[in-house]
Amino acid sequence: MFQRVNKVPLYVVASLLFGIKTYIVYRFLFNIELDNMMQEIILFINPFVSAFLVFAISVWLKEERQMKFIRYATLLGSFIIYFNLIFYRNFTDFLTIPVLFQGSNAADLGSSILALIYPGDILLFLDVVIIWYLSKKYKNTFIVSYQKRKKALAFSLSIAFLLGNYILAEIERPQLLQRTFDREYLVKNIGIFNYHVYDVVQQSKSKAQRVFADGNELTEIKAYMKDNTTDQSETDLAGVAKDKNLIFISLESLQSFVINNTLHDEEVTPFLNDLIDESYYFENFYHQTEQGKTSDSEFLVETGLYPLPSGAVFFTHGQNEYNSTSELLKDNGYTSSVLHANNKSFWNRDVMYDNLGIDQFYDIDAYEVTDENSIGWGLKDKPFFEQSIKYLQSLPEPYYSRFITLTNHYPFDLAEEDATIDKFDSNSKTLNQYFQTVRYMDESIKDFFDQLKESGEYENSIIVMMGDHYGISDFHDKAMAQYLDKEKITPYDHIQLQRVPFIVHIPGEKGKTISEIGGQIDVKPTLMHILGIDDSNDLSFGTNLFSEKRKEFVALRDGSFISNDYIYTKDQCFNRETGELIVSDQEDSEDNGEKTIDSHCEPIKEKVQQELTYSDQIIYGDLFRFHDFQNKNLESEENEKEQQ
Ligand code: GP9
Ligand code: MN
Repeated sequence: MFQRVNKVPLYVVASLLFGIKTYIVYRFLFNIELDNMMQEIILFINPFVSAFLVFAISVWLKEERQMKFIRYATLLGSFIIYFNLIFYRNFTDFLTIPVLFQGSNAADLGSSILALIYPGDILLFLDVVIIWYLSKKYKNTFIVSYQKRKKALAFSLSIAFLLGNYILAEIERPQLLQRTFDREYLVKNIGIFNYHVYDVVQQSKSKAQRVFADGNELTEIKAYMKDNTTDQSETDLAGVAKDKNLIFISLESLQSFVINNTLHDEEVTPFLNDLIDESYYFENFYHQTEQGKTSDSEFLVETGLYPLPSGAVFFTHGQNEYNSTSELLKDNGYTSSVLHANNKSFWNRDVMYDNLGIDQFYDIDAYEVTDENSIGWGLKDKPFFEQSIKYLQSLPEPYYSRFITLTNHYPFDLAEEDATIDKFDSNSKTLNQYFQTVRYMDESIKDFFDQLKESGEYENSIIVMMGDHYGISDFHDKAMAQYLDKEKITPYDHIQLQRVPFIVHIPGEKGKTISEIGGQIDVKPTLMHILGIDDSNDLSFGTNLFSEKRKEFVALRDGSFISNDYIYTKDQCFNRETGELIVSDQEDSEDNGEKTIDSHCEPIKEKVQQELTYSDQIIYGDLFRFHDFQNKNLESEENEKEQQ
């Protein structure tokens, strides 16, 4: 029987096997959303197109190298897919070049990584075994001295397949390659390998951007900021916390859906629920992070700029010029520090913190970490806070200290003795455990407040708390729908689940719950406002959340947005209050079967894209090197020039 099979060149066999494997991974292991038949078709063909493109190269090689090439290409390709899969299981996202170079993070993932590798994964290397076997055993039958005609045929077919795939993708999603916001669209339309090639090209382009950037671009951006994001209006709270210490707690993976919510008839976060009654609590506050997760949230708070659409800006642009919250506070007599019991190099923090002008970084070496007091990612939050108090007391006042918690991190493992609420019961182990680590975090903050009071640090400080990013990805939608008592999680629900708590606790102030929309980009100007610090020469995209005059939208990093009236995501426009999908008259009459962008969202959509692009331009071009933040007279000089 094999006599007949061996008429088929090995590169074709390899393309088929590898294509099938890739398709299975796309279709069943990644959670790729397919909205119509066309997308199904494209997703089916692109694995074979990519595989053929690579394996067909073998026909050009010398006979003795053909088998070797096919073998190693299968192996390498399989690893690329597998690494993407592991990454996807954690982040519901695909790898990008900058993330790849964050190797140190991968090494630190520890128990998280193990939880992401399943025994059945070995089957994903089945095609590698078959190809190696065939190429060794039947080497002599498979090695061919290809004639020119056959070579040309293989080449033409590769190009024709690629072009066909591209044309279909372009019909399905026009301007696919120009829109870089959504990696999932790229992968499902051109495949994971072409996506990686595209990513490399994009990254090199951004490197070139810095070289060619000059100060002119900044002029336009400054004008935009002046009109849209600079607001110096006074409120009752202006300077309410002048010269007070600022204690900022980053709440790992905490989403707003657990606040004032119950599980098994018990409050999930009893302490925070009570605390928000005596604080300013923003209930419609969204995280705006991307692949840089915690570090992206830190970046937003420190700079008032958006993190990047791919990669972690802490890594990719850790050497840029910024005007950070820490530096602004330093100019006003503050000392700054970050306390976080992890390796200092994680997320390139050591380099970035230096650059942001953070005076002290209490990293893992500042803590006593033992097997007993750690779990998952390291030191548990309770001992972390306990051991931190002494550092806080040693700091010259006023201080700005940022605490980054860790226990409520995927995979949300917790020792039995630390669990004070029962697990949830669903098909998602992740969500089931989440409630327990959230409760643990709630208790650790309660203890911390007690310690602050005992040590005398509380009275003279304000305490600001913020969820850094989502903890439960859409991989767990089914379980999430079960918890929220919904039929399913719609794109609208998905956006609403990106809300994270933002709590400003000012001892002596009654506070209130604020329902207006806001995001992490707004934290910097909001803090400056209550601390009574002049930030009129700062350049950021945020607006003071206590002011009446706010920006009309909260932009998420993938281009989705929330406005007072609407929520826009995945080309759909929803009513923010009701969650209803808004279908415009025009679409009704055309009835083309596809939900397109509605005119209600369209004008804001443009503004969101504009703002995100401006932010990216600043970072890619390192444009702040052309601005003098120290010179307060600069603005007025410019104004004078304008008037002349
Ligand atoms: C790592 C901690 C968690 O130091 O901040 O990182 P995350 O995975 O949430 O970005
Ligand atoms: Mn985090």
